[in-house]
Amino acid sequence: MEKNRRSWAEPYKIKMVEPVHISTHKERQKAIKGAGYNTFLLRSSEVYIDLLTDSGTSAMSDRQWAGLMLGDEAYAGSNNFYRLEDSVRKNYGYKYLVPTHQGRAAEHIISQLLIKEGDYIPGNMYFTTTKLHQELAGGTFVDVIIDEAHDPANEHPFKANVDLNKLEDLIHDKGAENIPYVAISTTVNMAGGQPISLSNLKQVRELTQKHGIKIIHDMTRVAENAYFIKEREPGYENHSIGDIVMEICSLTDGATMSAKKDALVNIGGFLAVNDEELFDRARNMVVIYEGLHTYGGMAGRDMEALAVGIQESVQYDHIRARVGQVQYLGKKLINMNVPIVKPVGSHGIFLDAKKILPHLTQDQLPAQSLAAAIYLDSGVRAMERGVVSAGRNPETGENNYPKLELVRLTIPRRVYTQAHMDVVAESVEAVVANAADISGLKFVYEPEYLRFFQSRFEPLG
Ligand code: P71
Repeated sequence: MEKNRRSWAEPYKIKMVEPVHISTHKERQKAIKGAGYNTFLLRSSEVYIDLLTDSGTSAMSDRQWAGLMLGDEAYAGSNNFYRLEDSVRKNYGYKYLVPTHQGRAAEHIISQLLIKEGDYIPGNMYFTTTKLHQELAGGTFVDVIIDEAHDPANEHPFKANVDLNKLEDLIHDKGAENIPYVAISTTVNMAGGQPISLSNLKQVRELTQKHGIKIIHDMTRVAENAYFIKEREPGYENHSIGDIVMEICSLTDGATMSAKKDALVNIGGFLAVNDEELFDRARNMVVIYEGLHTYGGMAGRDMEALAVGIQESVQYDHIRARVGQVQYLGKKLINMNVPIVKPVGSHGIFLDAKKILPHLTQDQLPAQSLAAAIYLDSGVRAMERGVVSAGRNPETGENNYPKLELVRLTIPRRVYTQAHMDVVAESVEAVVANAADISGLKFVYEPEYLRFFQSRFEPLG
């Protein structure tokens, strides 16, 4: 194909720049100690290259910024709501839209509406906020992802696929009446930004339909998932990203969206469903927690930027460059023999902290320690995705010990250059070379919910 003859490059040029501070080692030593060795507690002014998250950190286009000026801040029935509703229908196919301030608010609403005490919610791996909302609604999350997803070295092209035997066994054991829906995420964040294939999703659809079980789609990074389908799934090479996205959505009953990722806005999200009765209940509930059903916690201008961002997110040249940049960093690290989750995912690189720090037990918090060490080396901010993120078992109070103990270098969209990626790779290489000197951390403060955000730590002697 004509398009693929050349390397990817950004399909945009830069109109405005935001200076960043390149700190000294001494400044960083003070900063990381002050932050209790938790990168979430650093100030952004203390960070050089911020790879904490790709959430809400994207650069908007000139068309999105122009959209802000079209903000119709009417309390009810804002023009921007109708444009957003139209954009969701045209690009994703869902019939009814309930805007929310971000993804977890949509998770809250759908969990409260569909889950009853004692229910089970199977899903292709957990996500922190999603699982917590399921638990707060009285449910128990059950991981039905294929085993390959838990092995960082396994190069399965669709590591987010559901293990149909695991799902079938669960339906058999617990009864379909106790499973309100299957939670399907595109892509799977905690597995390393890995995609699900359309053929697997179709099989999940067939099995769940037989038992009258819904599929609720976490579509936070659906365009990135669609890109991998186009690249890897036989029969889809000539389909557009937009068509693949539509097909994914058509196999599900509703979706929660954190628009802060794929959809290229700094704030926003929604719940979208096809069932009118469920929609009525959801838009009644949104007024309790978020705001009126035609803004749900978003300003009119933010809804406009989102309506535009959705259209941009499914453009081939955009998504190819976005995923291409992540692949570039991944390949560089692989060439440096740094152990990372393979295949390289779509939104970031996940360093295998267990492999890099084999001298630490999981109780010594290897991923947390590695993230702190990378910051100290270069001012690059990463995020722990291991035992600290996995929290405690709500019944026993014991730590959950996930198989994956990872540090995520998450790439914001349209923000950093290839030269920034080079600096990140050099820093990670240097830290990995001296990994034996990293001594591990212990908790000195731990909050009750989503502990990774606010916990504080101290080095172990
Ligand atoms: C990310 C985030 C933001 C985050 C959330 C919790 C802990 C650390 C960082 C948010 C997601 C997500 C998926 C698949 C739902 C949400 C919640 N990701 N599903 O990766 O990745 O959305 O943040 O808009 O509420 O850094 P929300």
